[in-house]
Amino acid sequence: MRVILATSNRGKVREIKEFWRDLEVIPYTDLIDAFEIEENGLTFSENAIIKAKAVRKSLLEKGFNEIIISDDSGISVEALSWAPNIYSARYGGVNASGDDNLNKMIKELKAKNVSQSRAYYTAAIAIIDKNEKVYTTHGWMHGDVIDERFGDKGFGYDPIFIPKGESQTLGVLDDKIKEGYSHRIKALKLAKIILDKLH
Ligand code: ITT
Repeated sequence: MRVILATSNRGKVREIKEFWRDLEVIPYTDLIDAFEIEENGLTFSENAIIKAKAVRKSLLEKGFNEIIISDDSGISVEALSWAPNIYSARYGGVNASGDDNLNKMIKELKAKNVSQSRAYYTAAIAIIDKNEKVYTTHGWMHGDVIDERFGDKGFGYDPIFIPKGESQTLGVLDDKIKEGYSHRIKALKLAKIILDKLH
């Protein structure tokens, strides 16, 4: 089965391809040019659906009727009143890089004199099948963020995130260990049950 990923985040593409090795997983940018999608939903699932629909529409215009998968995700930090949540990609400003977002979070934690705070990642996966039917699944990963970065594995906020039960950040821990806790992998496992039914 072939599925098209409605994301231009290379970290997400890498993790999804690695986990779904038995599927043909193609980022939409392999078929058409990348374009901006306004994520104006109020929840992760709304934004995941917005991205999947936008990519499906553009692909259909080019003659591709494909199964589309999108991921909307983010981190929520207790010491920051559970921000940035759905605004995680824009935390460091419009067009912020993963590093800008991470640095902004460290700065905010230090400004509050917080060296460690409870936090969790959320992922919403949207699937749109070839008949336009929409499905969503979710997954969460709990742990702590700290005000110092360690390692450069993973992506985004991973160098400051310590999963519950571990003593090192996801920047240091192996990709396989992240897989065992990952919000995205939990949501992808549920999404696979749906994909298997579409087959
Ligand atoms: P697309 O919309 O093209 O998929 P994006 O990076 O803009 O890419 P989101 O809007 O879903 O994606 O924003 C997700 C943000 O949360 C982004 O800043 C990521 O760095 C962060 N994030 C999500 N999952 C993560 C993970 O597993 N590890 C580290 N950071 C993560």
